[in-house]
Amino acid sequence: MTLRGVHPTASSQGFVLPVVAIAIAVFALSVLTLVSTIDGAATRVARLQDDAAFERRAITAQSRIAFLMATEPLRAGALAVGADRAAPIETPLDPRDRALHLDGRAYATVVEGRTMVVNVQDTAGLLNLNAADHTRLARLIAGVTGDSSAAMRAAASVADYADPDDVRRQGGAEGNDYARRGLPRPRGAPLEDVREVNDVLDWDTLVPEMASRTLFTLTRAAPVDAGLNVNTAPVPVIAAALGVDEGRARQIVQRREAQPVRNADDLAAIAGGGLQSEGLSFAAAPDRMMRVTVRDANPGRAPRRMTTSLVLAENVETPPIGVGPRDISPDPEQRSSDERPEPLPAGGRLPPR
Ligand SMILES: [Ca+2]
Repeated sequence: MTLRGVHPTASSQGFVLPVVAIAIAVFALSVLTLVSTIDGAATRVARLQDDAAFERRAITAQSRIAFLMATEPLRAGALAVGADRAAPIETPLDPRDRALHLDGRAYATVVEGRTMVVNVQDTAGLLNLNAADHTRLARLIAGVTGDSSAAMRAAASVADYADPDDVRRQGGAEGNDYARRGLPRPRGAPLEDVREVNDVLDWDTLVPEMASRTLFTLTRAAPVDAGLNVNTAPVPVIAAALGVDEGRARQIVQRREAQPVRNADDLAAIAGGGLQSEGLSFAAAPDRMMRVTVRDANPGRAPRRMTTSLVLAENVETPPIGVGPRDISPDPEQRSSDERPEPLPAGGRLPPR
C-alpha cells in the first residue's frame, strides 16, 4: 500500500491487493460459517441423543417403580417391599421392611451407570384445591410464597372460581369481577386439573411463577369431600392441613411410620394437641393414582424431569398398573445439595425370615 503514489503503475497493484484481501476474507468467513453450521448441527444432534438417553433411563426408572407397585404390598403410607401381602393396609411398617414411602421423598436408582432420582407421591397425600374450606390452601400458598395476605386472596379466588355460587368470599373474585375485566366466567364447578388455577383472576400476580410450579406438586384437583391421606402428605401439606409449623410437621412425618393415621384420634396420639384439624376429612389409605417424577442426579447443563402417573388396579380383573402420559420438561428447581436420596428398594421376594 505504501507503493501508492511512488510509481504510476502502483495504482493497479493498490487496487488488486484489497480485492485479494477481500476475497481471502470472504473465503475465510464462509469456511467459518460452514464450520459453525456443522458445529451447530453436531450440537443439536448431541442434544437430541442426550434427550433420548434421558428418556430411556427415566422410563427404566419408572418401570422399576411400576413393578414394585404391581408386586409389593401396599400400606397406609408406603409399599412394604418384601413384607406379608396378606397383612391389612393399616399394618405399621416393620423396621425390617424395605419401604418405598409414597410421600414424594427422593430415592436413587442406577440406570446405565447413571444415578436417577425418583419420587413417588400418593395423590391422596396432596392438598385438595376443591375443598370447601380454603384456609388450608391459603396456609399452603403462604408457606411457599411467604406472603400471607396475597395467599389468602389467591386461595379465596380459587375457591370462588370452583364453587357454584355468586357470593364473593373475602378477598375472592366472582363472575362480576371476571366480566369487568372481559375474562371468561369462572368455572363454577370443581377443578379437574391443578393447572386450571392459571385461569383464576389475578393468580399470576398473587403467586409468582416458581411458587406456582411448586404448588402444582403439592396439590390435586379431587372431588370436594376427598380425604387427605395424612400418612403420605409431604411436610408442607402436613403443616398447611393441620396448622402447625414446619418443625412439628417433620415430627409428625417421622412418627406416622410407626403408627399409621386413620382418623383425628390417631393423629392426636402422634402429634399431641393444638392441631387445626376440624373439618379435615381423612383417608386411611393411598389413592389409586401415584405421581412419579424422575430426574438425573447429575443433570449437567440441561436439568430436566419426567413426570407421569401410575394408576393401581381397581380389581383383580384389570391390569395391575396403568401408566399416564409422560411429560418431559426443564427442571429449573434448585435442589439443596444436602438431599441424600435413599436407595430404591429392590423388588422380588426375600427369603423367609
Ligand atoms: Ca363463591
